[in-house]
Formats: sequence, C-alpha cells, structure tokens
Amino acid sequence: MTATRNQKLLAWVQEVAGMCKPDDIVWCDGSPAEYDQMTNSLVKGGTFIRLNDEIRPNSFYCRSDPADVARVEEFTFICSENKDDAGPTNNWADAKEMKAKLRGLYDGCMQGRTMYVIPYSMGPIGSPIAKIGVEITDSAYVVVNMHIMARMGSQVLEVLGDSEDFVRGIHSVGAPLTDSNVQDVPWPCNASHKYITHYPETREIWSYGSGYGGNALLGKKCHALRIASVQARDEGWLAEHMLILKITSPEGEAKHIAAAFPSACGKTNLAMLEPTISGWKVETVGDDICWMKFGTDGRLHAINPEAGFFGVAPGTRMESNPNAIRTLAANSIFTNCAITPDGDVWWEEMTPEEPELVFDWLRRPWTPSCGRKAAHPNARFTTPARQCPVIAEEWEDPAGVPIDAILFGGRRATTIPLATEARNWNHGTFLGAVMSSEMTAAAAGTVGKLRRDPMAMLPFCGYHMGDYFAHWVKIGKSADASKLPKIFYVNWFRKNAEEKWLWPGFGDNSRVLKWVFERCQGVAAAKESAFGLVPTPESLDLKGLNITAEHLEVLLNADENALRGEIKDMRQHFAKFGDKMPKELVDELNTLEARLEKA
Ligand code: SAT
Ligand code: MN
Repeated sequence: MTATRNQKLLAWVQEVAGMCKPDDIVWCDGSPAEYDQMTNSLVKGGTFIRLNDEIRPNSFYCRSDPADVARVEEFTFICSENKDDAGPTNNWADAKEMKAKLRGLYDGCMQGRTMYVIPYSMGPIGSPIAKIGVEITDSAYVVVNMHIMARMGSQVLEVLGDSEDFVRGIHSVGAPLTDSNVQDVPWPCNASHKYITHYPETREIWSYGSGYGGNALLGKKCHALRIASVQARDEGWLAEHMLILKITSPEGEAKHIAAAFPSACGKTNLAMLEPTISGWKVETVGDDICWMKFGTDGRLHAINPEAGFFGVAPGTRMESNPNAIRTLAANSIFTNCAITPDGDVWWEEMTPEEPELVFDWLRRPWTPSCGRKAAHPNARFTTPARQCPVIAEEWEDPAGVPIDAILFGGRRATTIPLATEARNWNHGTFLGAVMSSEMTAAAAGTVGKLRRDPMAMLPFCGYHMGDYFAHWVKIGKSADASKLPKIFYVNWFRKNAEEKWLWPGFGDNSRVLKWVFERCQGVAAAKESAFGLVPTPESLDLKGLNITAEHLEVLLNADENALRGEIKDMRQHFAKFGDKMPKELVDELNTLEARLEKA
C-alpha cells in the first residue's frame, strides 16, 4: 500500500525499483506493529537473536559480517559538480561517472529481497529546523534501526505532502539473492564493493555494499551531517557533529552546551553524565548531531535531529555512563557485542567482573584468559533517546534550545590543557579548525594515530573544508557577538610521563562544565596562556577529588614547547585549503605563533 500521492516521490521509488529489481516494495509506516513484525522476521532469518526477555526485554542481538564493522572513509565520496567543492579532505568523484558505476552495481541488486521505503524526519516532525528524507533500502536491519534513530513513517509523509523538498537516499547491501535455492546469510553485504556517495547539489545519497551504522542508516552521518552541512551553508545555519546537553546549577539556572568530539571520544558519556559535584544536574538533548539556527532572539538554537543513540558499547558501564546503561535496559539493538549463555549482551568493562564464558562477536566461545576481545571495539547499541532517564524535557522542542557554549575536544595525551576558553568567536573557530585527536576504532584506520579533525567534521563535512571554515567565520560576523555562544577547547585525555590518565573524566567532567558555566556567567577566574584562557587551579571545583598540585599543573598547562613544535603542522594543515582558507583563521595562527615566541 502506498501512503502518499506525492508524484515526485512515487516516480522516484518506481525508478529505483526498476533499477534494483526487488521482489516487492514495502512502504514503512513506522508503527510499533511494523517494528515487532520486522524484528520477529529478523529473528526467524537468523540475523537477530532475541535477548532474554527477563533480563533485557524486547531487545535484540546482532553480529555483522567481519568485513563490515565500521564506517569506510576511503569509500566515502562527495560527488559535487566541481571537484573543488569537495575540497582536499573528501574523496571526490564525478557525479555522472559515479552514478554510472553504481547503476551497474544497483542493476538487479535487490533481487530476491524486499525494498523498503522509509520516509523519515531528522528533527521533531514539523519543526522549522527539521528536514525530511526518504531512504530506500533492502536491509530490514536498517529499517528497525531507523525506527529507533529517526522519526519515520506515515506521519512524515503527511508533513511532506506534495513537496519535493526531501533528501533522496538509496541503500543496498549489494547482495542479491539471484538463486531462490540459496539461503540468505545473517548479515548480507558486499565486502569487495562499498560506496558511500553523496550528491550535495541534488541532495542525494547513494550507498552500496555495507549494512553498518553510518554507512547504511542514511539519516545519520550521510544526511544529517554531509548533506545537511551543505544545506546549512546555503541557508545560513550550522549542521555539526556535536552532542547537546543541559546543565543546571544548584540555584536552578540552566545553560545549554554543544560539544564536538570525533567519533568514539565520549560524546555519549558527556551528554548523559552524572555530575560528581553536589547540586549540579546534567540532562541530555542529543549525543551526536546538532543543528543550530538563529532564532528571532538573535541566539543560536539547537535541535538534535535524531531520536535515538547509536553509541559505542565497549567501555560503557555503571561507572563511565550509568544513564546509558539505564537507557539500554530494554527495547534496544546490540551489534557486534558478545552474548552470554543466559541470553544477555556483554562487552569489555561492562561488569566489574568478567563473565566466565560468553560467545564473542565472531561466534566463538570466549573466556577471560583467551587473550582476545569479546566485543568488537566498534560494537554499538541502538536505543531510543526517550528512554534516557536524564533526557531533558525540552529535547523535542521544535524551536530548539538556545546554546550558551560550544566545546571542541579530542583525545590528546599531551600538549592540550584540560580546558581552554577562546578569546572570541574567530579564535574559537581557529581552535576548532586545528582540533586534533588520536584515532579510534569508529573508522577503519590506525588506532592511536594523531589526525587533525576540524570540529570533528573531517569525515562528515559535505563540502570544501576551507569554505566550511569561512562559513563559521561568516556566522560569527552575521551575529551580535554578545549573543553568540562562548567557545572552549577541552581535553579529558591528558596523560603523565608514565602513560597514566591525569584526569578522572566521566562524571568528574562536570567540574569542567561548571567552570564553563561560570565563565558564561562571568564569575569564574581564568588566566592567559598562548593557547587561550585556561582555568586557574582555584577556579576549578576539585572538592573530593584526589589530584596532586603537580598533576593539576600539567593538566592545566598549554605546553608551549609542544605547541611551538605543532605550528608547522598547523600551517601545513591550513595550506591544504589553499586560497579558501579564511584570512581570519590564518591571522589567529600567526597570533598563536607570535604569543609562543614571546612566551
Ligand atoms: O558513523 S557511525 O554512525 O557508524 C558512528 C560514528 O562514527 O560516530
Ligand atoms: Mn558521531
């Protein structure tokens, strides 16, 4: 049954069906009944295992193909009309050539499968900041994950009406069942042909070969970041790789903070943290993506375009993120974790003691002494945001929440202090532009290698990064400076010479949030450093924390020698963007260098 009379949408679905040749077409309505029916059939087909209902009700366990475990940046393309618009940080391919190649791969790629049509809204349905997309996919796994991650189904079609204004996404796992005698595998994918391609001008996404996370749940990174960043540039707003949190002081004053960290650097943990300082409260608006638009009050207002969390499981535990653990208690999907003999999930660090026996993500028996990891390091949970016990009451406010502060951060064992406040918007934009992090398992690549990841958008900016920087500068210029969020750079990951963490992190990051809050109020102290304004030791609330004065000094130190050594790398980084590099940020780099020379 088709639930729309939108001719453009109908024609496009027909066109895609003609190419992919599925056995049938299903228009997803987004209902709980649809979710139940599809999860049941995923269980029947062997893709899902239903977890023990008494331990984790209505939840499912799933293992991917070992050749399909993370985003594949080397096969991710921005197919803008001009190569120059993709810029040096993106793979570019000519749209016509890429589409011709993909049409070849898509030809008959859904044979023996069902083609699902998923109308979805990124953002609360009908919010002026929200955007509609339609994902066509042959993966039932994608459909049920989209049920959690986005608002989807009939309601979205109603809001869309006859409008042509929707992002068109095509996704196929690239594994046709051409021989009806051949049994499907639990995780169909195409290990040798993966393409995640974006067409910014026509607002299209064509994805092939992978069923995992951001490669396949097209509303997330492909739409809400890569395509939306282009829409944001064109329309004067910001689409960012940021969590959104609300922090309330003991006096009942609330502020909203958005924070950008690369994938798997603890955005979900920060978004849900339980403060260790008494009387303070942190609540969640979003954990991964933030769309910010100027409101009539001249301030930036943010929405979380997503409806769920697709978080890294390993390391998540009561001590690191109790609210995530509580969110995951039911109605969740777990991918590439381990499974226990009594039918619950497990992953590294989940429990204080390791279980005697589990079955790992590769289906092998695992014991604590076996010398392997039980869960894949990029194992994920998919869980509804509304289940989060600290979800902020305004998290679905169509008008968004006013942002008081923006944090940038990454994993840096050295050099970068615990917290730094930018002197102004351009300086903050500069700090975001030179942001760097040691790599994690969220993307295929060398874990631990340092890479510059501007605003944590390196894999997600849908256009030339130099133009993106210029857009940030322009946003600053267009606004009343007193109404712009203050910008900070934080680093929870500093280590001492013995490779030990200097900062406890997790709930204790509330101490830094408090400092940020009080800087916004203009009450906390800070001192000048070459890098920016850093907390004085007394300005941080360290009550109850066991931290030596020596360690604190290292933590709060912008290491001038190390920074001097990085200037060359920052210049090379900026040089990549050629004449698109905004002068304002080059000036900031010159200022940093001059300050370091004087220091
Ligand atoms: O892109 S994913 O959604 O797979 C996760 C991430 O990298 O943050
Ligand atoms: Mn992310």
